[in-house]
Amino acid sequence: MRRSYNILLMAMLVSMVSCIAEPKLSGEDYSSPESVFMAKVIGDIKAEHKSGELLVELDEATQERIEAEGLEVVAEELFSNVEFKSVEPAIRRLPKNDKVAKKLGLDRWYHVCFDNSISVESFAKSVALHSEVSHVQFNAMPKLGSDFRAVPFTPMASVKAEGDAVIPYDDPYNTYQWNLINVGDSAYGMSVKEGADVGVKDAWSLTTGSKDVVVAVCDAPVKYTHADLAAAMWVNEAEKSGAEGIDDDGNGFVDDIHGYNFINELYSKGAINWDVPTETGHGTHVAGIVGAVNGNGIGVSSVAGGSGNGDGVRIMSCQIFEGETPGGDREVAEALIYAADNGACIAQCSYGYNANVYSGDNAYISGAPLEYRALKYFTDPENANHPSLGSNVAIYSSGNEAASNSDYPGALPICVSVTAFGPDFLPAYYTNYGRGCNIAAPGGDYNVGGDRGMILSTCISETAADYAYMQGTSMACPHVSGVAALGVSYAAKLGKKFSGEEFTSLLLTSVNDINSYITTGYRTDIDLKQYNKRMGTGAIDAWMLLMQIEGTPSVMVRAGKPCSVNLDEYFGDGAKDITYLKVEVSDEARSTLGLTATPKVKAGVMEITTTKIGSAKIKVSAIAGGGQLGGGNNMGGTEISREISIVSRGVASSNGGWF
Ligand SMILES: [Ca+2]
Ligand SMILES: [Ca+2]
Ligand SMILES: [Ca+2]
Ligand SMILES: [Ca+2]
Repeated sequence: MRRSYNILLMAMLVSMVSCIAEPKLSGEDYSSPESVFMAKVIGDIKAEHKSGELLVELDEATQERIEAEGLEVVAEELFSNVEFKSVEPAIRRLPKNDKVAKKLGLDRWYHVCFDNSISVESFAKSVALHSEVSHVQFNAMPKLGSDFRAVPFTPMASVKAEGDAVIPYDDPYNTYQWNLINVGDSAYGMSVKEGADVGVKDAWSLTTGSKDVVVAVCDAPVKYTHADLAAAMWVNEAEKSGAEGIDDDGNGFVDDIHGYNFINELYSKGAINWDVPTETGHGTHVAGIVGAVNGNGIGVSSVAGGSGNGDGVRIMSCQIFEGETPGGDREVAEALIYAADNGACIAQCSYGYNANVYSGDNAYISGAPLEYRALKYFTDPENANHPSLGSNVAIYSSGNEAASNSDYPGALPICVSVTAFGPDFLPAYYTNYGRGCNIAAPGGDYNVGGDRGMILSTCISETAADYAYMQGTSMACPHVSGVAALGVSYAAKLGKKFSGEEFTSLLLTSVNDINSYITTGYRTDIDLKQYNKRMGTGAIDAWMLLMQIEGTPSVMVRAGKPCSVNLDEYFGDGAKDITYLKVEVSDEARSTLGLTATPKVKAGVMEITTTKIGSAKIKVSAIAGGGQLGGGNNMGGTEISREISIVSRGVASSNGGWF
């Protein structure tokens, strides 16, 4: 039998650094083969996994031997009792990734292939017998986070054009995109709520994305030739102008012009492939929500698709599903590492392990050890890819099992997990919620308004025009990734930098109240009270994130109701010596908020009444240090001013602001 080895490893010379501590296995007992197996096989045997292959972790001493003597020698000796076909490092060893990979122990994991006729369990038992083997892991397979296949889209002549009026681009299907700007058109269902969207309407006046923000779509393939995506794709220029079959940029991947296909590399040769009968277009749909080109007169607009001048975010396709075939732990890990090594600062991940597969963080870390380490790799500050972000951010769908906890990996503290709401601002009937879930976004809901209650985006040949409806936390997740991309773009515009933790905190606190809708809403298909205060921090709002990045405080007010804002909260509590001079409101802000009068200030309290749902900044001026300005013979104060963001919504929020 011919066995293959990755010779790249032998060419590497690397110094050993200390490895992270492994999760300790309780009750290790090597008294019988069965107990050795149980102690070392750390994957859940019930989890779906690949056949004919295993992931094996070797101890540090054996790894040192491999570095010195070569993989072939050590592997032949180590696995002499099993009929294996090939052994290679589970993660390809590259100069770029070596330091962090070693820190995380990724270098000691190997991918062992054997004949499909041998059961994975029996092979694992034989391998586990060796003392050099620390752990044996099945190559576990995740699922995509979408509820249904794509639903064909047919443009209708009769729909209202309200959406057109507010989405400032000429893309013809804007009318169907309540998820971007929801004007409360009842065509989306009688219970539709104005403002139940991602909050880009006013945010787009500040940023619409940036070419240097790369979002890795770890998913099914992105159809990079799609008319509405081609100009939004990340391009590896060296490969684009290079030679076919050659790794022109030397990044370890051949012909990776727009990303890479990590599935079945031997067969696919890494070519992103959507030409599979069972392909649904999931990855293409997700990509279109983040960054389909705005203002190109084609199809849809997207959260971070630019201003119509080719300046939207860039999409990198990291293919980890091919039709119905998912990649395993290993392929997913390689995709995340590739994304980190090749410039992505956001990993957009609408996949996961169903809510019942892993009971807690340690169970997940044991069951998907490579993916976990790859997520640590992606989010390691050493691998940060954008100057405004101290570490990359990974965003996941929470899952569609209507379970009261998030799927993994989203449930991990290092990942953002996204729940889904429909055009009525209520939880989508399928969404997971509760433990491990972090934030809510539009994911669509067929039960509210049928097809149109779902999310319209780019797809693969579902219709003449390559657009389709889908719903799922898979669709909610890219809304948060798109908003995060807007946030990074805006931070860069302002010359600001945030650590990954700071940025995630800003992201997760840039939310509208969703619970007021849950407690007052009506649904027959779901038990609404189960979701109260369990959809994450609230509904993502792009404007509020940009305000937080600016450092401008937001005040939540309810449209149509007079609100009192205590200005001392924003100017300090030395009220006696602060004299408020005026409130300035631009014509644009006046129109956005529907202000009928300029807000008045009395005794430190600003009275404001908005009549529209929208967000805008106003400017308040005051004298700090007395009732008049200093100068001449006067002793007086200094004129100061502050901008305050007024966020006018359909319900009053219980968080932020003061009423
Ligand atoms: Ca390459
Ligand atoms: Ca090439
Ligand atoms: Ca478009
Ligand atoms: Ca989480």
